[in-house]
Amino acid sequence: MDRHSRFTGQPPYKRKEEGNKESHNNKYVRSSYYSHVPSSVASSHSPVLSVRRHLYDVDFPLYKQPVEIGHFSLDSSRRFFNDARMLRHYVEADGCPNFNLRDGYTDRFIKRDDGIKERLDHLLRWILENRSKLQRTPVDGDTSGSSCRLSADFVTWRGHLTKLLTTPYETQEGWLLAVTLFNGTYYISEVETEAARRNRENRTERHAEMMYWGYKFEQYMCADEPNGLPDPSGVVNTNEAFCTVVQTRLTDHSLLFSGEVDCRDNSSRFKVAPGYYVELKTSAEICTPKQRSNLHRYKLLKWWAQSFLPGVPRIIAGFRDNDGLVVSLETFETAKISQLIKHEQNCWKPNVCMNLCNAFLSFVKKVVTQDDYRVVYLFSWEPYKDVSYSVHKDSEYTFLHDWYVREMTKQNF
Ligand code: 0WD
Ligand code: CA
Repeated sequence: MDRHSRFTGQPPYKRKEEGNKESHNNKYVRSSYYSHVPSSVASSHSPVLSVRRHLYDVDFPLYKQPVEIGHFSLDSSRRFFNDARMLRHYVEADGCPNFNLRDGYTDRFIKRDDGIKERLDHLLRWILENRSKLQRTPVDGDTSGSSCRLSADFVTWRGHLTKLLTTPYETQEGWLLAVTLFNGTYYISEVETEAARRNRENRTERHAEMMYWGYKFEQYMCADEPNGLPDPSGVVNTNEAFCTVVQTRLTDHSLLFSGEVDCRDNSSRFKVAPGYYVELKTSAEICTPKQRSNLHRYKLLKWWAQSFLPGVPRIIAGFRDNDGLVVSLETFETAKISQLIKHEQNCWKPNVCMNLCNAFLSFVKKVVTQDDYRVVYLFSWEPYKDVSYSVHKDSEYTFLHDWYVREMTKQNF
């Protein structure tokens, strides 16, 4: 038996109360085990999912080339538009850039209120406004054809999937993912952890300013019009966003997700989205081999996961000094990042990231059985622990709105 078929046949789930013993012995539990698990309650019998790296170090799973099925924009007041009005255009910097990322922080910066939790709202709005165009399939057992479901198994933000991909290597921050099964589709929406809230509320002034640097860099690199020029004298407003909506498949999980895109490159050899999209990043300048190694081991994992998921082929990094001056630019091709990191010892592996994500989605399908928009299965993970879950009805975690449910259950939408 090859390693791949062993993996797909016997996912690394285990019973919570047997967690320690099982993880030491490295045993897999047969998938048929699930027929005996009470899945509607969180109890000591709840299964958990191990995220240990070695379990996922098998062949890279099937991941279909993502296809853009739509996009939307959020304007300076965070208003939704079902179009590409906020998509910006990449402008190649000539020579050595001399960008001052500190410029405008105190007087030309409008910061989005990140205490307001938007959950999946914008994406749900996009689905509603485009539902006549979305492929639908009859709900199982419905022969009248009146009840249809989205053709996607999972609906979520790209950023949530990025967190799943990086989980096997994450040692600092845990996550909480709320999952609701509605009309045959699993909706995944993040819940801020207590630790993340504390970090957000207690950011140092230096950290807050450095977060601005990433947005300022975008302003130096992008124009509002296809043949325009960047305008660094303008205001940076982080309410503004352009988001792509893509459809793809990870083994037997069809995915519909959205992610924010920084800009498009009109001179790209790719003539359709997401091929012409570019992701912009900033990072501390690299002066020593150790710093380069750290970039590969930690940052490139996050950059790769984020851009690989929606099929964004190019990442352009601005390296800045401690005073926020960009000293160099470097392009990373998403598809070549795995080669770039190969010589690093004990480095992250793309196959591990994707196999863990795949296993988590399979785990969700096993655990989440009640098709009810008022029920949330809250999946929780902390570094060095297993993924576990609890179930909540009509709680603060419910995130699918009445307006969405009403419209989506209307006949012949
Ligand atoms: O309210 C919330 N809790 C969430 C809001 C959770 C998840 C997403 N969102 C919003 C984001 O603000 C964004 O408009 O959804 C949109 C797309 O999210 P995504 O693409 O899935 O998120 P991710 O891949 O984590 O981030 C992409 C970019 C970031 O680029 P960098 O280069 O820094 O990774 O979206 C921006 C940011 O430019 N972004 C945010 N901007 C302001 N506030 C935030 C935020 N909290 N999160 C991501
Ligand atoms: Ca970016």
